Amino acid sequence: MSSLPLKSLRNIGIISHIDAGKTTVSERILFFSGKIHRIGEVHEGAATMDWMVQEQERGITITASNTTCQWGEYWVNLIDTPGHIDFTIEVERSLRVLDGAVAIFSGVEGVQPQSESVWRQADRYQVPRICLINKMDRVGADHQAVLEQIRQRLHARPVLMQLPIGAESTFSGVIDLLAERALSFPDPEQSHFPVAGPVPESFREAVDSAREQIVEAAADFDDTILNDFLEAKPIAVERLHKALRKGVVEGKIFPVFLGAALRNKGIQPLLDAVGLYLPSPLDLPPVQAFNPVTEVNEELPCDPKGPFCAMAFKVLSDEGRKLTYLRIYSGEIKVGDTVFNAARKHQEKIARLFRMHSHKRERIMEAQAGDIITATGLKDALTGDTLCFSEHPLILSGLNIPDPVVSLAVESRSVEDREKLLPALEKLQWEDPTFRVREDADTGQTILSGMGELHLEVVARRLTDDFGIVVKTGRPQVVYRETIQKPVTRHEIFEIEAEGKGQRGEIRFTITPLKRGSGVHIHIPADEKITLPEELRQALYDTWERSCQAGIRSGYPLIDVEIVLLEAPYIPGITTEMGVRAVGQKGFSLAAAEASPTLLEPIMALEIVSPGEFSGKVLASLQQKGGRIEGMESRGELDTIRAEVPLSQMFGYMTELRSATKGRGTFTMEFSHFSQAPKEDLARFGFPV
Ligand SMILES: Nc1nc2c(ncn2[C@@H]2O[C@H](COP(=O)(O)OP(=O)(O)OP(=O)(O)O)[C@@H](O)[C@H]2O)c(=O)[nH]1
Ligand SMILES: [Mg+2]
Repeated sequence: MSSLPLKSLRNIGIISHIDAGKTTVSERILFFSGKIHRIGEVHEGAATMDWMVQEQERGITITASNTTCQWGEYWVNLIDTPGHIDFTIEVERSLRVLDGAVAIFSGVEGVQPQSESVWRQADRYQVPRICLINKMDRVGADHQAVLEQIRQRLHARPVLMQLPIGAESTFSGVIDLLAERALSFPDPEQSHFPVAGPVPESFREAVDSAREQIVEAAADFDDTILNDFLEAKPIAVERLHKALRKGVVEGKIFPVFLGAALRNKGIQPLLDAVGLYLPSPLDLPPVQAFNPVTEVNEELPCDPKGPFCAMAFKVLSDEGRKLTYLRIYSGEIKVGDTVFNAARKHQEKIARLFRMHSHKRERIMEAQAGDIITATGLKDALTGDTLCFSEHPLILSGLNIPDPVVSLAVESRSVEDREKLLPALEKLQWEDPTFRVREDADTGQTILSGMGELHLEVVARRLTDDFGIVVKTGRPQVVYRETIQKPVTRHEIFEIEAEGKGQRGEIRFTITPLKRGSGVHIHIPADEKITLPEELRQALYDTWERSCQAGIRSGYPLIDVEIVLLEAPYIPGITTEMGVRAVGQKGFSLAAAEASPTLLEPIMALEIVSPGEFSGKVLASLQQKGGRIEGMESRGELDTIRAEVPLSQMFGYMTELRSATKGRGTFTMEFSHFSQAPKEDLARFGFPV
């Protein structure tokens, strides 16, 4: 099918902490919707959506993959995302283009650190969500505790839609509170449909009180329900659906369902809920796109007849060619159309269009607003770029791309491989904007940088798996940052005579430290003291941007600074671009050197779960690393320890934690902030100590 019916289309993602069961749920969705005929398990390396060799070997999702399936009257474009923080860009790009999401929590572990991270990402893009508390079959599963954590940690309002029948190993089904029926889930070999029966008498009271809470939540979005509720009149289930749907689409409530995906329980009601509560592309407010010609923001409703506008949210290198994932917001495209990349001012031709099923493709001839598809033929478009038609240029806001904190030197083993290495790395960079490559000017080594040890390990392995290149890798290193500690104002003139032509530039500017996390701000205001024409202003901006990237002493980028141009006279025929670039660069180096430069190191937020008996050992080792313990909570026999620790101390921590806890401790870690680096590091890079 080429174009999907818009009203019944659901573009959804599955998001959660590592291991909560996203891929296991996705596999069941594909199975029960008839898209696949056999269930493949993650731990057997057989799940459809984990198609990459390394995903199958490691039993984790690395790259988000998508597929389309049909559930009753609904069409679902589904993206299964990874939970590990090193692959956070995959969640980011998915949430940027999705209309709704299913957030999964483990019934045992509850709201974990990455659950919080992905929840915040979804908040940022205002993605409506429903929730699944999974693993209800496991010992210690407690949905009430998870609901409380959703309230406390995510500051969200969950609405419990089901009650569990049985617990842990006897978990056998759920009570559907709205329809007031008991659902059990037969072995899928026998039947794909839940079996409905009456609510057992023992549940009566619990059902009445839980159902009342749903009605109260619905009443917040429909006054007539509130009135009928107060007058104790019966309220049709359809009216409740409609009101809840409104609350979900507005992002105010989050219906919660229960299941055990591995045991094939709870999936069909979840799919029903995707259709009932999550929005179609038509239900969402129009997207905003900037028209660079009129310089006006335009509102684009999801309309196939509107101007063509799509976001390239993912690029995959497939046998050396680019496969570009597109979310179409407005208009339509056909095979052979020429599209315009408004930011890069570049025309490109769509060679082919596909609908994806994990990494398999189905050719289609056209696609329209609301859909998620892939295209070949686009050579230049990168993640976050907007495609449109040249007669109506449009630019959508891009996505948040976190900066790398870990680097790794790589070297090819053979001479032939050396030639293949850089082109292969370039292809991997198309795919992943959080992965960077540079040559070290001093050693000539190729340095990869990325989000974490696992991220770079995966990239290095892909060089072998996808490109047949064997590399030797160095030890992972911290990617530091530089900053300054005091403001400096400088007046700088540059004048030379080169090849018979004079080159001149003159500027006065200040460079000021900003508070941590501010980034780099360069201001070139328009006032009477700055008479540079536009192209020279741009040249100066570029020069400063690059200077910040290159840093002052250590080669690491300079951050948390503001550079403001105060004066820049323009003398026609005398001030030149080369002069402006030279004065910008020289002025920057001198001012930055005077501004008391220093080095910052990344600090990581750590959450460790350890059996209580080993917690003392774990805490002692964290303290030895210069970590700051933020808190500790006990639940059952497990302790959860939260701490902040410099990344430089964390390489190889997995092995250390395993040996300290007899293999029973686990941890997650994510970047928290940059902080002053210790004296040894300052000295190593030649900063004053
Ligand atoms: N007992 C039990 N185990 C489950 C359930 N769902 C998933 N699992 C297991 O939990 C492990 C992780 O499941 P995945 O589906 O890979 O989790 P994920 O969220 O996709 O993980 P990442 O992609 O790595 O973030 C696998 O071994 C599953 O078999 C469940 O309902 N009950
Ligand atoms: Mg997965």
